[in-house]
Amino acid sequence: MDGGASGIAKRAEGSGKLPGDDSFLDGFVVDDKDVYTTTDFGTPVNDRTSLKAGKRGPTLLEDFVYRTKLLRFDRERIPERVVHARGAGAHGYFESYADWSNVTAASFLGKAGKQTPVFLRFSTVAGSRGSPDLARDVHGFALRFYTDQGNYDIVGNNIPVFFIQDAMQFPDLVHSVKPQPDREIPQAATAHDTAWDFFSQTPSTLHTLLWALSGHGIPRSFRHMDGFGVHTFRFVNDEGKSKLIKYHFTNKQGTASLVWPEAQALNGKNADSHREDLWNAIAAGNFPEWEVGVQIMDEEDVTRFGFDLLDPTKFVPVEYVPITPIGKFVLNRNVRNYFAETEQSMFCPGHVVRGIDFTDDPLLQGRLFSYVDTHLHRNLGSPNFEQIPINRPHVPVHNNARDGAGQHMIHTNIYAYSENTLNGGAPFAANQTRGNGFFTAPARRVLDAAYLREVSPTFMDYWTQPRLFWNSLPKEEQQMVVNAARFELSNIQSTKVRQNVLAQFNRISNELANRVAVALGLPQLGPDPKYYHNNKTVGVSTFGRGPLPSIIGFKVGIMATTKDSQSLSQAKQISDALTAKGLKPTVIAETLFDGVGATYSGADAVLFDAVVVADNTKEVFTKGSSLYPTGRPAQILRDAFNYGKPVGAVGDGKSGFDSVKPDQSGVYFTNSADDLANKIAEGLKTFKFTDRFPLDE
Ligand code: HDD
Repeated sequence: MDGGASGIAKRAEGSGKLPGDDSFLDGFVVDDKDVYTTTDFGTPVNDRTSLKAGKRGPTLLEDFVYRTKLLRFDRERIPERVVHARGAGAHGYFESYADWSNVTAASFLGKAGKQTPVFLRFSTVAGSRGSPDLARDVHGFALRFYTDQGNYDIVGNNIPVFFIQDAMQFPDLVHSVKPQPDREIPQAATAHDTAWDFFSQTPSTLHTLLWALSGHGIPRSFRHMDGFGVHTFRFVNDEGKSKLIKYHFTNKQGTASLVWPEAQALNGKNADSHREDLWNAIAAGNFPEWEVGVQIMDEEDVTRFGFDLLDPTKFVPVEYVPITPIGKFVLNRNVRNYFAETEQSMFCPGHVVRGIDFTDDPLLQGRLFSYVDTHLHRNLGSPNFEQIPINRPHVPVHNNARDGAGQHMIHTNIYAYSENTLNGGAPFAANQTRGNGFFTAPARRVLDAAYLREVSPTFMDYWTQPRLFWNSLPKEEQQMVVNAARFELSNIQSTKVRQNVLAQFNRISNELANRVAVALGLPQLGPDPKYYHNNKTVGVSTFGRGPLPSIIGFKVGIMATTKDSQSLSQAKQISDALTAKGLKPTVIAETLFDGVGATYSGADAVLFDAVVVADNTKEVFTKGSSLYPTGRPAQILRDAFNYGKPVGAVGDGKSGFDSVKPDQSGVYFTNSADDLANKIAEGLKTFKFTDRFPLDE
């Protein structure tokens, strides 16, 4: 075993690099520079042409080179994840802010400045592996810590609550949101009858649904969304004292979201926008960061806040329990091979380390089974998925588990049973006091209770927290929720389902229900006020949070014309000024040219976070051309404006803005390239100028 996992740990330690690097994978890397092709068993061969009987003759069965090439090819895919199939991952490191041993015995939290390698996979939930990134969806946030006491996985989401309360309901939830089974339509979307039928019959879904209908469902990028552990977990310290905790991963880039028509168009123009943004940011050295925080609560707090901390459809508002920042993580390395690392990463809520413990949340309890089962399926039945390089812990593995398909380890201990005397009793059982072992929080108790298949009465208020969320959104984001519900519900067929949904919305807010009802041509409803209240909380919106702390890597389109050298040179000047600010400008013109990175036939407003126009471009907007679709340049500007992006122009570039008044916020007309660059950079911090979005009367 020492040549395996522990050898890897030694290499990582000895490399002298930050643990965020992926050098622990070095021993598995295959590079094909200046080598001959071989078979899988190492024989050098020619695999370009098959072995035939004569030049025009049939291929021979004897051709082992052909046979092995094809049989390997036929098996390139493993089953995609049944949910969260679409995703992207990156390596990085976690750094603890302090010694947290007063609350947890987890070693990765044991010292200020201690660094631990991490791997994070972001995902959407419903779509298949090839689905577009900008689907409206909950987003997965699966974080693995390769700690010096084993792997610790927090398999969370970008929304702090979940649809259901019992893992038993998970297949039903997923069947309802996946494409309808007869025609397999729609892909990566909930705008269909089965999804909303389930939602309206399962009111525990309402809370997560409202979050997904808001900006949280369509983040600008993975870098601009937060993560949450969702469940309540436990921290346990060395003395066995435990606390209930909720994880928050707060992004340091700032929370930013798109608007729905923009997201839909972007899916067509660039289905990979999220994975591309993450890849490019890391490749450019702009490493995204998240602060790891916990809400720390006492065991006795479990039902103190008017809801049950074991209910994963509830979050703990920060007025009740503030977030204690405990560390941060940075993603600083892209994967070297998507399949080997991202696709084969297999996270388990059951991967825990000493100092962490579960709670009796029935969703969490059920997840502890489901993930391992999924990985067995995806790894074609073999439990040795834990030995795949991206999954193996960075510490030695010692137990009596043996063999299985794809076993990589050469176990020399022939006494693979406990208890034994012939191997001195090893491997020994570790526990709280011996061998730094994992231990269950001593405070955990099972009540003297009957066996039942029932929902706890403490789980049954499904409307108070969705209302809290609704009340806490700025009016622009409330409008976004209303618009999204109108879109979804107008795309379903069943009036009965629409009515059922409105009845549920009406228990949250009469205003919400009726604003949606009006667009569906359905009658207005009288209030259903049992759960109505006027409470608000903070930090739950994606709009109205103030300027973004970082705009690094944001993309700016600069419209110019190849017909005028002054326009091009000014575009270049704007581009240089934006690049100096860490932005990613692209000059757009009729044809590719020196310094022109995109054409009007390929460019679109959705590909940029801001769009500006260089001087001397009037003709582009007034004259048509066979080089691009009719009206495209003007449409880019109009769309950018309508999607709430900062826009601007130098000199007569302004003529492109036929319908835009210069005095509107986020619209910058100026006479200097540098001034425009400054203003656009400032505007990007606001990101979306929401006053351009129409609100219901
Ligand atoms: Fe799950 C994958 C997050 C409930 C069963 N889940 C998966 C992933 C994330 C989550 C981020 C992708 C991991 C990766 O990137 O590889 N899931 C959650 C959260 C939940 C949740 C935050 C609620 C709090 N999940 C949940 C339940 C069940 C599952 C209740 C089943 C009973 N989830 C799975 C799974 C997946 C999965 C079927 C599919 C692929 C995989 O596990 O590796 O086992």
